[in-house]
Amino acid sequence: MSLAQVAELVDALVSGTSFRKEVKVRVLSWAPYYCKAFMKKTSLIAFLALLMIGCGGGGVGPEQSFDPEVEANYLSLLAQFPIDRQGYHLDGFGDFSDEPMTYGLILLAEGRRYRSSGNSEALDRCRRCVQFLEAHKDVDGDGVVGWSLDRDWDAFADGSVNPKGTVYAITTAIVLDGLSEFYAAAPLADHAGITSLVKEASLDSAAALYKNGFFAYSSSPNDPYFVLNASSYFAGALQRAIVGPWNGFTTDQKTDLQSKIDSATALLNAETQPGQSLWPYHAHSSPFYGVSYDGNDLVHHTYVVLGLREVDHFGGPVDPSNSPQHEAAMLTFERTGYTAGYSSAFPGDARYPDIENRYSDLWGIGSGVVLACELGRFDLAKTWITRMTTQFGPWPRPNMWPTVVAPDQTYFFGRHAAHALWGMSRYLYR
Ligand SMILES: [Ca+2]
Ligand SMILES: [Ca+2]
Repeated sequence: MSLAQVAELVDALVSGTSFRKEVKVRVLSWAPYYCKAFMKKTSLIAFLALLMIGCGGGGVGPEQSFDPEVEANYLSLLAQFPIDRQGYHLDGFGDFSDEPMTYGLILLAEGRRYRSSGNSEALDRCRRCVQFLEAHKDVDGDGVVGWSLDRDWDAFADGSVNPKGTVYAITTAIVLDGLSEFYAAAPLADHAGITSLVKEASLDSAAALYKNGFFAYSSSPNDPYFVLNASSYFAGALQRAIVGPWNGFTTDQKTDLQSKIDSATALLNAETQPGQSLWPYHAHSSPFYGVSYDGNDLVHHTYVVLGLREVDHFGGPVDPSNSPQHEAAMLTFERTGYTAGYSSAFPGDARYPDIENRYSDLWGIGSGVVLACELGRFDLAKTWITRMTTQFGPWPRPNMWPTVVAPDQTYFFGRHAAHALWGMSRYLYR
């Protein structure tokens, strides 16, 4: 049986219905992340850390974690990503590829570890990620900088195939956020030209993606659609990219990008379920709205919320009145003994009567840990980390699905596992 067949089987096991098409549509998952209130204090901390360790060249002695068990699990999972080719792994498509998204997620995870500890391995890993992303910033050679999948792909499974090199909003958002995370950890060095890389990727990809007031799913004319998680996370990552004095945007460029972010955010807020911080996967105006289940699974819900909060945080004072709503929405994914893939509060759909009882997959729960930490619910984050490390097969080679869902599925998918890494880093390195 091929890996692709296994993936189909797994999906059938999960859904019990013909849910496969939508899963394929959504397999390009992705998300954001950010540091809360430390743009200001990060600079000082990083400066002092660099003074102590000779400008980032070495470690700072034995690390002492407040949670050694989680840190040991983090480091054993990290070791599954070979340092000389960190994003090359088995992917959900069924073969091996070198995925920019994974490099972005490792930057998010290891950038935070480096900021917290000054660890020399974390610095080395981050620098290598930047080098890869610089070398793969325009793989189709059309002059537009942004990040893609390492393959041609038919997004939305509608017969239109995007070539490799197509800029995807979510991939580019994760990469931009990762670059910003690393730069915030070590702002005194221009690692491999990271500052110009962020600038050109921000300008090029925003121009290529912005259509009809939001950031489209991809730069391809095949995909002009308003997919909420992709537009939200891209807006958040772009907001973070343009606020710092380090990137060299002109005032006019900042004004233009800010207007795009503000428009995308306003359209996103207009899609909210009444009284809830829950959104559909496709905007109501999309031709795909209503074609299948409209709720977001946990990873895409997380991308939406983190993107909005990142816009909030880096665009001005965080509006604390949003946090209780975001927390309430997050808790609708919590069940007794497991973490669910879908909210219990999203409007029901007779075609999917049991969907709210399904388990989350690995990147759902991994990104969910990031969201829990962002909302200050470290207790819930710890609970979800424990499930992540015990319910998905033998650690440190977790499977895409919990073993109770897919007992025979034993494949380690790198992009899923990199989301788990991101969540654990967010929990450990505060
Ligand atoms: Ca290009
Ligand atoms: Ca397509």
